[in-house]
Amino acid sequence: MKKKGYCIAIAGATGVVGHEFLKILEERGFPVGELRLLASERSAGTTLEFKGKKEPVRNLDEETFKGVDIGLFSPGAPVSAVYAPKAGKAGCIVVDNTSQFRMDPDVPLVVPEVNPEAIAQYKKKNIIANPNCSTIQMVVALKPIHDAFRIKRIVVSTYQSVSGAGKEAMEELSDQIKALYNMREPEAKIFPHRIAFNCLPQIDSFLPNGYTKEEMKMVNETHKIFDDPSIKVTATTVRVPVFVGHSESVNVETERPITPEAVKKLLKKAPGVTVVDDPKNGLYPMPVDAAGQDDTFVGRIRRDETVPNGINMWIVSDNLRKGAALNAVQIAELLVRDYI
Ligand code: NAP
Ligand code: 3JN
Repeated sequence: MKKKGYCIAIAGATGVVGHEFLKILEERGFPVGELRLLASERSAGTTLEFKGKKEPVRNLDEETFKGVDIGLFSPGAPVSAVYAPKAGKAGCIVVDNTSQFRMDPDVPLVVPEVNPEAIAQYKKKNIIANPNCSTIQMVVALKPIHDAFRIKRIVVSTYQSVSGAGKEAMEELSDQIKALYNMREPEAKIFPHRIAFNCLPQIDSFLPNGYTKEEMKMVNETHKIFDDPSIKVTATTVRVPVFVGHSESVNVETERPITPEAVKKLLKKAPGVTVVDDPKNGLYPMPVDAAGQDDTFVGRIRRDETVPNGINMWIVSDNLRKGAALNAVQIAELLVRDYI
């Protein structure tokens, strides 16, 4: 017998991803019985609204997971490293938004439109990992292309909004814009340089190979989700002064002959994808239109004229929704439908 309502804990509830979790659970009518909102000591005692009711925020500690069915986690990787395994051992299935467990062979890395069957592997640790936002929107758009034409190589450059770096990063962009308009020197605390009216070719820290961690997340996570380490993936990730919505320029090379028309036809029926591709009328995906939406938007689909089987495209999605909270809630929906 299915439960009428599930006990849901949100770890990192006061953050930008946490807020999105609350909105999406409510919008989608997720069967929430009891709700436990968890954050750091700083927020303990504050409240957040869910379905028109003020709910208290508590400090995240070990005791909080007794009796919890599903934990939606976004408290940062070091906090997930400590509390996700404890929650899992207490019987709570954790859907973790951080990078902490993504490459753990005992933890499935899931995008419901791409590899929903991987969820079945959650029982070893009671943890399911949500991929990085930039990976999610790319694989949602590429899955039908990979199935039909076998992708050999992906070259991606991202244009990532500041909300990907959390609430303080969003404040930093607005403070810098205000400072510049008032002829004051903008202060950079979260980002390594000024982000207002600028682009930073650095997201996360640099690795010895010259790539950033964000870039290598896109490479490694794509291999795991497609269960195909033979696909060549290379990424450049860039922070841009946009509040919400990540954009990506993606070039793919396939084994089989491919045409823009065939790609458009496939993507028009792909789950979670909307094609916006009418360049004659100036129509293509943009973050201002994708923000607040659930789908991944694809446009500028055209032949790569430098190789026999190549396509260029432009992929945009709301990084806080499909890139984080929505993907995790969709996983929770599958858990409730098929597993618990
Ligand atoms: P944020 O706006 O800065 O919020 C961070 C949240 O974590 C807040 O609720 C904060 O609580 C809580 N927190 C921080 N330290 C804690 C501690 N020691 N114990 C308990 N809670 C703690 O950040 P965000 O953008 O929501 O992102 C949070 C994390 O989600 C990121 O670090 C990342 O791992 C993950 N994330 C993933 C994606 C993705 O691509 N899938 C996208 C964005 C973020 P207080 O308000 O009390 O400080
Ligand atoms: O910067 C972005 O646009 C996405 C950022 C994601 C992020 C931010 C801080 C820590 C992550 C992530 O999801 O990979 C992490 C992390 O968990 O390592």
